[in-house]
Amino acid sequence: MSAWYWLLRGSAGCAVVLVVACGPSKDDKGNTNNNNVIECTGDEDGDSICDGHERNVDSDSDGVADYLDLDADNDGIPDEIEAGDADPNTTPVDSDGDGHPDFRDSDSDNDGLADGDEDINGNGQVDSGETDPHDPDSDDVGATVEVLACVLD
Ligand SMILES: [Ca+2]
Ligand SMILES: [Ca+2]
Ligand SMILES: [Ca+2]
Ligand SMILES: [Ca+2]
Repeated sequence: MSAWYWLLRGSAGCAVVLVVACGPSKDDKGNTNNNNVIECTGDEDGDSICDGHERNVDSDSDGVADYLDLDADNDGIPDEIEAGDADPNTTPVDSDGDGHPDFRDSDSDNDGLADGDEDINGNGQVDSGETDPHDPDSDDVGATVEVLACVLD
């Protein structure tokens, strides 16, 4: 924390000291060294996504910043599951490659079905009656073609 001091002279000749405290400036990635590179220096909410990736933004507008929010996109699937792995230093998974990592993407596989409607109980498993929120081909038609291709090969 730095501070600027100004010495002002009023019209009656008295001096006034104005002190303005200034916090460290941050770059677009939320770092104070202004190198604009995502750095994993901590995981405040312990969801296995580092603060540098979550940043001080509030994706779901619930009043809790993503770096403190255990479900940043409020789709019912915890960030810890949508992260893709348990290592906070790795880049969070972006299943559909749209530039929005799954933990802040309400339709992670971009198949038109919301994550919360695919993984209804939000446990990261494809249970009975659910579809895979990371599989854009939830009807399995493409998967059958893939299997046939393997047999023919
Ligand atoms: Ca985190
Ligand atoms: Ca939030
Ligand atoms: Ca979520
Ligand atoms: Ca989907």
